[in-house]
Amino acid sequence: MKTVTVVAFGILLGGLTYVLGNAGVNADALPAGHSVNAAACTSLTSLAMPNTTVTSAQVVAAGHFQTRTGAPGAAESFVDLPAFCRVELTLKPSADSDIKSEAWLPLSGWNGKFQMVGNGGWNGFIQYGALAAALRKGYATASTDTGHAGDTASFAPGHPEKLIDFGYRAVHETTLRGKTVVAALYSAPPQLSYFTGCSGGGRQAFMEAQRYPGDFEGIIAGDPGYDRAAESLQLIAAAQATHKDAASFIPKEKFAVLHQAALDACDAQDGVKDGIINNPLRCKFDPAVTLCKGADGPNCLTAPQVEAAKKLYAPIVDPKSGKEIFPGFEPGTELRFANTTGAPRPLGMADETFKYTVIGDANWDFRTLDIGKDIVRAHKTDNGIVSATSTNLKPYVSRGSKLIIYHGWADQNVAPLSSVNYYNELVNGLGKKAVEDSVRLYMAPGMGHCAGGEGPSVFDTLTPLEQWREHGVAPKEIIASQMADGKVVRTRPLCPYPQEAQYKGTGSTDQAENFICRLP
Ligand SMILES: [Ca+2]
Repeated sequence: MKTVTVVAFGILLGGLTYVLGNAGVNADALPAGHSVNAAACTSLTSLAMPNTTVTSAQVVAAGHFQTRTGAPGAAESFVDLPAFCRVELTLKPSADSDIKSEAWLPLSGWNGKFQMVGNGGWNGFIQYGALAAALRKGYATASTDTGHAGDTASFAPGHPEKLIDFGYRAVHETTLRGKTVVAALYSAPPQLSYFTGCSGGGRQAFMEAQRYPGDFEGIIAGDPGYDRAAESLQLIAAAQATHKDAASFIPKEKFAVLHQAALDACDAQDGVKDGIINNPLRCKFDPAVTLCKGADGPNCLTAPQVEAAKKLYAPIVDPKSGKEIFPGFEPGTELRFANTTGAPRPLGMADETFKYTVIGDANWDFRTLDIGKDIVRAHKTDNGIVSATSTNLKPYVSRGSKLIIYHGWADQNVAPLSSVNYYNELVNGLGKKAVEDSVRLYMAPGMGHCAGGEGPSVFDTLTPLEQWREHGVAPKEIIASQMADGKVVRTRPLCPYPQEAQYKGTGSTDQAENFICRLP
């Protein structure tokens, strides 16, 4: 057995001292399966932790977990779960806080590690599906409701401390308590801790890397909506464009027309005509090609619809400074635009952000959005509490910690170019070498928001993260699968940005081995 090298030293950052540890732990040092008994689990009810009450600590027998009726994830099957110790916590880091969190710890076969799982949107639910996925892999794991119930920001007005809980405190505090619970149950702290999340969970992932660089040794950020203020503004501007008046509205069927036109323009550009635009940044697509030649019809867009469509692809720009505030969507995303702009109000996440944290009016008329004025208000009210835009990851990466970002090129909720921009800013700030040693970005062609789409969207980022952090094997390509009726119908490599998957020229274009990752 190799010696565990624990490097512990402190650095002062923003007035907070972080203790850096475990930088030298390698996988050979991870224990081979801890076992604990039921009494050890139930005794956790007497565990004393700051501002925290253990409301329940009980063994859930193998295959016996059930969510409360109507809870998110209630439709999922948990019958394959091993026996675990379920610890329910209430955290009150401020007088107004009421954070519910859970930690799940396997009774046997613990892999020695801790995994915190994230929440999407304004999500105020314990993430049972994600907890189950982590538990199946032998992790001790934790999730939080972020301090409120429901997928809404209606809790925010008049409750600044609750907004802080949602923004960053609930995840951080739950991580600390989760690690303490692990240490108490197994008589050993987790040797490595990881965070996984998508969408709003990607925002939490960025927040952790930026604000609490000592919490995790590895972080996975999927389709990260890290700049919530600007992202919300862009989503509302998109809804404003398609709801300007009745003539501007684009019905779902016409988004299919727009999609076909985008494919006609750019699908073959990457050498493979497969319904996927491999790199939309090279796609010059003008929605005007869909303009009706005469009367309105099912296979063309009217002039007001073309004007609205153009705005969906365009970045939003500060009218005063001319500076880009947030990118627009990419060609290839059209089949999901109806989900983003087809409802009477803007996408829920953005609508909630503006109604309850920026404007403070549940009946706010989003058509009155004023980009120049409202971006100032949005940044002022956000104040770094919910948005996680810092590119100073030096404290995080200097611990040897790793960050894997992935983003669907056909994401209809979080404009995918935002992740490319963030990555490029990291390179500008930290230098190419430091970024390559610690950060990977995978852009997934044809993939929608966190899942689905026209391209392969099923892939595993946790194993590459483990290999990287625990064995020093830097991730290269990640094989993604496209599913239909439960079967794999296509595989493709996802390439570390800025590489792209290129067809070798022979063999099936539905098989990953016939593609190679290389710089375009
Ligand atoms: Ca193609």
